[in-house]
Amino acid sequence: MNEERETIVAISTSPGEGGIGIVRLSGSRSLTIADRIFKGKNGLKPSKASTHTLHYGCIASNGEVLDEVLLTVMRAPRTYTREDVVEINCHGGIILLKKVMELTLREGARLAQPGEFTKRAFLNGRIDLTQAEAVVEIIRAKTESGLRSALSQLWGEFSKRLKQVSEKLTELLAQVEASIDFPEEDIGTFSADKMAESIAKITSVLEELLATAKQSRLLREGITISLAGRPNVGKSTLLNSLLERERAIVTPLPGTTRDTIEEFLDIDGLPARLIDTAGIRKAKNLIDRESIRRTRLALREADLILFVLDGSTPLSGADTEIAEEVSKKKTLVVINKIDLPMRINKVRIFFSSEDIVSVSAKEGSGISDLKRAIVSLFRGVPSPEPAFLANLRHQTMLEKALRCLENAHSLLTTTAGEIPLELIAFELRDGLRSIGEVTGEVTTDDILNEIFSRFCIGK
Ligand SMILES: Nc1nc2c(ncn2[C@@H]2O[C@H](COP(=O)(O)OP(=O)(O)OP(=O)(O)O)[C@@H](O)[C@H]2O)c(=O)[nH]1
Ligand SMILES: [Mg+2]
Repeated sequence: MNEERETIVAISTSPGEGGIGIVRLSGSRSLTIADRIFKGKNGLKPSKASTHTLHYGCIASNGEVLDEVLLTVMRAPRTYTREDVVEINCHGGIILLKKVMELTLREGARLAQPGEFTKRAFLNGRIDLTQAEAVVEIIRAKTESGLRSALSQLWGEFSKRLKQVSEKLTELLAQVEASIDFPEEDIGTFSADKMAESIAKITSVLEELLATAKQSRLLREGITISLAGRPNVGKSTLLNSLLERERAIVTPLPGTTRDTIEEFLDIDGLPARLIDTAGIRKAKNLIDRESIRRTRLALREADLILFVLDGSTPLSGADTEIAEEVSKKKTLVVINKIDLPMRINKVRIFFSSEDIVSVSAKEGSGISDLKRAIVSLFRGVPSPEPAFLANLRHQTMLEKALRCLENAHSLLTTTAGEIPLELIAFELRDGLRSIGEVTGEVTTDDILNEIFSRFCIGK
């Protein structure tokens, strides 16, 4: 734990030019280090300053002034890390910031690892693991609703719900253990029923949490949408239209797009990775073969395929071949070029009409209907804005807890004769442990390293 007491430093603003850059120190020596490199205008030493105060002065070493700065003094425990924190607001140039940081290193600070400030906030008990993870989500949020969910997770919404579940579970476990310890007060059939009922209640709360977790993963990670269709039907035009900018090259020549093109898109709050692909056709040369291979990869990855058809031409053999290929996945058929006279037929043989949207990618008509259709496909689930942004780790642990509860429940309800209390207690304990792993009450160094390595340095 000695390592945790070292004073750490990092440039907390993003690298590159900016009006202001911040060098942040955290640890018991922060103020002493600040004393040695900071010359306050009024001569006040940071270590003598009261907490949560801002000081004007300069950073100097060996008589040489490096920068004019504002220095913030925040004393433990009311700080981000619960340690003494000093933030030096410098002019934002990376060379200058590095020089200021080097000075602090020379005075005994250590370079912070990615996420180390937040890790200390966790280790010092200011936040739990789900809140620490929310910090990453806030920094990386790609949509407004993603940001709001991450913020509500940071404020402890997820932790609160998990805590309710684990409190109820602990209560149950205590009852089971009491019955093991005092078998003469036989828990009898009545209380076994009651216990099964309590377990079922917790199970349904957990199931609800899990559903939100799954939905929030979608919101956070986004869905992958691949465009598919034969050459020249207007896939790239559709990509541009959805993005509202001329991202991909469009020409009247079939075979314009060779490589897959990926762009991030916020579709009415649903984050999506949109992939334009090369038209599927018979390969005539090596480039064709490679581009079609890439197209197929993009289709395999897709959560949704937008199958684009040219409405101004009759359905061709090439179209029906692609239709068969894509229909294995969740697909929306986009009939394009409706600004031209319509000659397309037979589409309804392959797809039901609610999966068909007509647009003119070139003129922009029908694009908002298409967006609505996409969103409604992925918004079948409860609230559109979950109260937290669960990740795969949370989901796995919640699923594990759920299995334990189900086991306990079936032990209670299906066992003939004496109720196997020891086994039930074992399952409940295991379930509690899994929930504890989500919040970080139960952790290992591996889990912590995995989580905090996803942070950027300085956070
Ligand atoms: N009239 C009309 N023309 C369109 C529409 N969408 C695309 N086009 C035209 O169709 C031609 C092909 O468009 P692209 O977007 O390059 O088609 P693509 O499917 O990406 O073609 P490849 O990259 O070759 O597979 C271009 O001349 C576009 O201007 C539309 O909605 N209406
Ligand atoms: Mg194209």
